[in-house]
Formats: sequence, C-alpha cells, structure tokens
Amino acid sequence: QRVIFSLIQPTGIPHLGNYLGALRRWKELQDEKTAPTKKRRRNNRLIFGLADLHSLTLKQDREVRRQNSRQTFASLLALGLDPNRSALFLQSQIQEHAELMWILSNVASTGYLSRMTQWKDKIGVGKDASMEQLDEKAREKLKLSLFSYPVLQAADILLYRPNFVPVGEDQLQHVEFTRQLARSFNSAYARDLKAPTFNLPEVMLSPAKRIMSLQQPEKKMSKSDPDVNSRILITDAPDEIRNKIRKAKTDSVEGPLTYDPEKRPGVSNLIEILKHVTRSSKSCEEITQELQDTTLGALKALVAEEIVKNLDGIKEKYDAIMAAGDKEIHSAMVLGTRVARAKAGNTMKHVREAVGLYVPE
Ligand code: AQP
Repeated sequence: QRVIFSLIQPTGIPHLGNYLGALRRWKELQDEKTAPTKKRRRNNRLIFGLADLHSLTLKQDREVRRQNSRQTFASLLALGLDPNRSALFLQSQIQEHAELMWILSNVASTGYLSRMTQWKDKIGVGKDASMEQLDEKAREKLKLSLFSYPVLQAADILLYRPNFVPVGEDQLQHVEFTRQLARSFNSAYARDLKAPTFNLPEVMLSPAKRIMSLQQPEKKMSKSDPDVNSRILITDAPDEIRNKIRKAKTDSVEGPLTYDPEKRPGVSNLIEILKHVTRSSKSCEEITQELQDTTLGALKALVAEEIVKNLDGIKEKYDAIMAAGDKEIHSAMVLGTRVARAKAGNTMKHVREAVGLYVPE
C-alpha cells in the first residue's frame, strides 16, 4: 500500500495554480484507487486535509477564517474528492500535529530554517537576506510561527508516515527539510531501535510547477494576493474566467508568439496554463510554434475556453454543497478525522517510545 498525504492552506478558495499544481493530482490518485481495470488500479491510502493551523500565520478576521475553512473544504468535495475514498480532515482537529512539531523542534536547526525562502517572501525581504541583515521592523514582523512553519509542516507529513507527498514546486524546499528532520530524528532517537521511526517521504511533483499571477506574472498565483484578478478560482463562473484571462497582463511585443518566461512572463504563463489544462505532452516551445500566427487576443480566448472546460461542473457542485448548509462537509470531516486520528495516534506512540516520553498502556 502507498500512503499519500498532502494538505492545503484554507486561506481562500483554491485557484488554478493550486488545482494544476496539486489538487487535480489528488483527484487522479483517488481515481487510480478505484480504476475499472485491475491493471490501472493502485492500492493508494489517501489522506488530504486543510492546514488550518498554518493559516494562523496570516492575520484574518475570525469569521473570515471560519468561512475560508468551510469554503476550502467544500471546494475539495466539489472537485470530486470523495470522503469514502480519500480521508479529508482539518489539521487543527488532530492535536498530535502540534505535539510532534514540538518534538521535532529539538532536531530542527535554526540555521537551516533561516535559509528557507518562504518567511522571507512573506515579510517582504529578498531571497538572499540573512537573519543578521534584518532591521528592527522586519524582526518584529517575523513571528516565530512563520519562522518555524516548516517544522509544523514536517510534523504534518511525518505524522502519517507517507510514501508520497503530491505538492507544487514551491513546497519542494519544505519536503526536503522534512526528509532532513526525519533523518535527524531517526539518528538522534531511533538508532538502537529495530526500525527507524520515520521513513523518508518522496515528493510527487506535478508537471505544472508554478502557475504565475495573471496580473504580476513574475510572482506565483496566490490565494492571499489582494488582487482578485490575479487568479482564477476553481469556482469561478465561465464568464468570470473569460474576463480575468482577457485582463491578464501580457506585453506589446510585435511579431509572432514566443515562449520566453524571462522576457515575456505574461504570455509564457498563458502558454504554460494552456499546456497543463489540456494535459499536452508537447513542450511549451512546441505549443508556441504551432500557435505562432495566433494573436494575443485569440490566445487568451483559447486559454479561457480550455480552463472553462477543465473546471466544468465544479462551481455547480460547490454552490450546491454551500447551499445545503454544513451537513455534507460535517459528515465528510467526521469520516476523515477518524482515519487521521488513528494514524496519527499510532505514529505518536512510536515517537513517544523513541524519545522516552511516557506511553500510556
Ligand atoms: N501558483 C502555483 N502553481 C502551482 N502550484 C501551486 N500551489 C500553490 N500555488 C501554486 C500548490 O498548491 C498546494 C496548496 O498550496 P497551499 O495553499 O497549501 O500553500 P501556498 O503554496 O502558500 O498557496 P497559495 O495559494 O500561495 O496560498 P497563500 O497565498 O495562502 O500562501 C501546494 O501543494 C502548493 O505547492
């Protein structure tokens, strides 16, 4: 059996980047589990959830936060995740996440954490900034939770002892850190045990590595971007999708279409999106070659229609789930929490034994 685990932050309705980078893969893995032919069927144990503890690093009104969790959960159901085939749960419902984070903090080096790029992005200092270079204001802005975010993420993953973690490219650094912590933990506490406490999870990287913002194509598409036109939500209506793509920032370069993420980030992002929504096996350069006589307007129209086709039906399902109150969300959560709790409890028994904490009979 392959255990596959991943979380998404409930910081807003998932966007096309989340979908192409991770969520579509979650659904495919689920479908593999019940594929009609034996040859295509895989014995996947799927555990997916909302990283609502992580979302606390983003300051939000409590009602907005609650609503965001509800909307994100409904989005997962709407895109076809089935609680009977994929365990769906909230991170904050499983207390072991915080417990394991504290234990792993004892093998997490602040030097490694200080080199991670996410906290730098979030407080708006350059990728190469070091802790020593931070001024008083930046230090005030950098809360412990943001700095230690990757340790909680490592705890999230290791708690379920997965073989694979399907995530987008922006999470690669964090999964590598998780593997490092697993190694450090095993060598610090489990060397004399029959088996290491943690296995080293592998990243399952989607080919859609990094979908960029439609308005600032040098930045990745993000839920927390204040500009709603920067992203396509998986629940956007067809006309909203067409409108946002029409407004997407491109350039005024004359001549044929070219794929050049450095010089033409907006156009290249649209070509990238087109490649992934159509699941094309061609390279972006080949796709561009075929479209070279297409105008920018026609390219946008083509991209918009392919996205509309890809997301077809999600909005209707989402609206129905939201209109029905919390019943469907709640029953899915009960099922998923049960699975997650059993797995997390089991891992923590091994962890407690390894470090020498009291293990109740
Ligand atoms: N732009 C993207 N392109 C490809 N994949 C992406 N992912 C996120 N953005 C892109 C992948 O989506 C999964 C869930 O992401 P997350 O919500 O847990 O965290 P995030 O990377 O911080 O996503 P956002 O949208 O940018 O959220 P905020 O604004 O709240 O920080 C992950 O597997 C991620 O790789």
